[in-house]
Amino acid sequence: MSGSGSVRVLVDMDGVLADFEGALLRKYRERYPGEPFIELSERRGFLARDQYRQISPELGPKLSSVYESPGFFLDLKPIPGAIEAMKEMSNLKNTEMFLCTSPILQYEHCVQEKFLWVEKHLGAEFVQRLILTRDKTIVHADLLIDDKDSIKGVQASPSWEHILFTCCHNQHLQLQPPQRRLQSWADDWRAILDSKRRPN
Ligand code: UMP
Ligand code: MG
Repeated sequence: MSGSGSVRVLVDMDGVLADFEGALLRKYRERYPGEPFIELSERRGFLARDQYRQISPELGPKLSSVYESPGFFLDLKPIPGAIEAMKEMSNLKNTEMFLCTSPILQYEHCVQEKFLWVEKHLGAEFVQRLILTRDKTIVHADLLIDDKDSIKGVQASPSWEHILFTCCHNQHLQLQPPQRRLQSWADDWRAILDSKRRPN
């Protein structure tokens, strides 16, 4: 039952709220029309750059030049249902929701554009809920909804349970029980939150 106890949720941006992979492929193909590319159905492994590098070493930097360009992160389209889900989640009783995202190390455009993206699509009040960190394991919460298959950091046992959000690069992975997935924002994210609610 929603609202029966409190829960704190971290929601990732790229691959969960914002369609990073779709924009990356489209803009890479526009910028490098003659180069080989990887269809989204063939993507494997979290880092697209690593898979491109395996085709040919010079494709890695070509791919990263796309997401290092000004406007890339701001222009990302929302994942279907994500904006509606965030607004609903933020209005749920006894539910603390934060956005938790890792900026690229070439942070010049990425960091500012992540803030702008949140304000543009979710509104200024969500900017207050935005956490940028390269290490999500040190953030304290009950749940982390994230498309990265393996989330590591200095905290060997993070407080949160990682819910794998299905994305092209992780859809073929077989999860080890009790690991759980959220297939999309049409999937029952409310039940996942309810499963972690603690008595007040
Ligand atoms: N990223 C790369 N290289 C890739 C794919 C993604 O640097 O090949 C970056 C882009 C995002 C970050 O800023 O990883 C994803 O962060 P999270 O969604 O895990 O927060
Ligand atoms: Mg992500």
